[in-house]
Amino acid sequence: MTLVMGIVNVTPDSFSDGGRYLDADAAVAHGRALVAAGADLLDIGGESTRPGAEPVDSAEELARVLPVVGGLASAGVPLSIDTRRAEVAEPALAAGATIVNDVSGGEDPAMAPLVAATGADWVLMHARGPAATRAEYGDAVAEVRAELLARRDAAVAAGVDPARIVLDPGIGFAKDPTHNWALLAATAELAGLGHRLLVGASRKRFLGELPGSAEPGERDLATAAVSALVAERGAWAVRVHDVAGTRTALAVAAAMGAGVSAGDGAGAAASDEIRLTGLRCRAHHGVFDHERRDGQEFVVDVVLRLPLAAAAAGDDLGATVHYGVLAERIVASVERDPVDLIETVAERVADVALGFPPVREVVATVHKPDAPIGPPFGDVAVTVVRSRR
Ligand code: PMM
Repeated sequence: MTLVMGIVNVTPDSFSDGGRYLDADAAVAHGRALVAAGADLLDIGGESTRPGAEPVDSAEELARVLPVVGGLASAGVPLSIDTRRAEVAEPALAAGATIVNDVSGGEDPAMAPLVAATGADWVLMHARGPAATRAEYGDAVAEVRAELLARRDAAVAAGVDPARIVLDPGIGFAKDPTHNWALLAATAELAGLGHRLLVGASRKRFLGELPGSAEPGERDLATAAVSALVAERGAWAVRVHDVAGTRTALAVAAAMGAGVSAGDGAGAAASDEIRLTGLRCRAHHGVFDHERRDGQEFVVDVVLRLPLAAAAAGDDLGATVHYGVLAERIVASVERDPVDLIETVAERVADVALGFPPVREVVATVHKPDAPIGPPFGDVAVTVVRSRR
């Protein structure tokens, strides 16, 4: 089930709630109200990323957030500190936060060593520049994906445990509405990169184009709809202002997911997952003669959605999918007779995964790292999402 991260902005100027919770007691009370409304996590920030917001120095940022982190340490949910600065993150982690939510994606060179040493979770958000700017994109999804993976690689090279890393496409950060919608539509692909995926669309400007959503305070319905749709596509958590409405939207998504399972006799929600990523295969797919002749590497990621409670309760391998067998069958399906398209290969992988009876849905991605593309490129891949009907 997708988690709800409630936003606690301790700023005078965030775009939708700036100034409301600048007082520490008001911010702590707001955080507790969000937990009462069903927040699974709280994100506490002292620096607004709103276009045109006044910059704050780290002393001021710390003075805003530290009493709030301390005041919410006993709130019963994990706390994340929304900061780009290690000198703010460090005392916040010492005061009880366990997640660093870093909208710069790791620009402060002191952040990776801090995260590695403390074992905190680290949200690496994508932003090519400040929210006020507009970056140029050819293919926003491919470029954001490649840049997120580059940030991930840098973090891992600096000693951060990959399991602690959360990726975030940075909705609204130097992106226009077309980029934002493309990234939201690509949630399944981004959630299939081998890390948890956080999505922050709440009340953002691009939603203002939708009916009845002109003002930030009118965008909670649109936000809730986005949350339900990204939950269905595998987002780990959504960062929102309106926790109660989001909970309802996520309950709709979960009930529909359970309906899919119940409809074919499983009777249980299929929001549990097994992930297998980076599976290397060698095969001769492609449209060029040299590809057919010489072969090349293909890399497969799969996310299986299936109910896992019974396997866990009975510690029963028979009630789940043996990932070793899954890996072997996928490799065999990729390495058999050559085809032109990685679309065809991805479909084969999805078929293999759905061949395991408990699997309700599969997200299958096939990468072709050495594809014959002239200009230098980061990655080319195809993702298919297939459900049991
Ligand atoms: N958006 C804002 C601030 N922090 N953190 C993450 N990880 N993802 C986001 O999309 C994100 C963020 C800006 O929104 P706000 O002013 O409402 O807090």
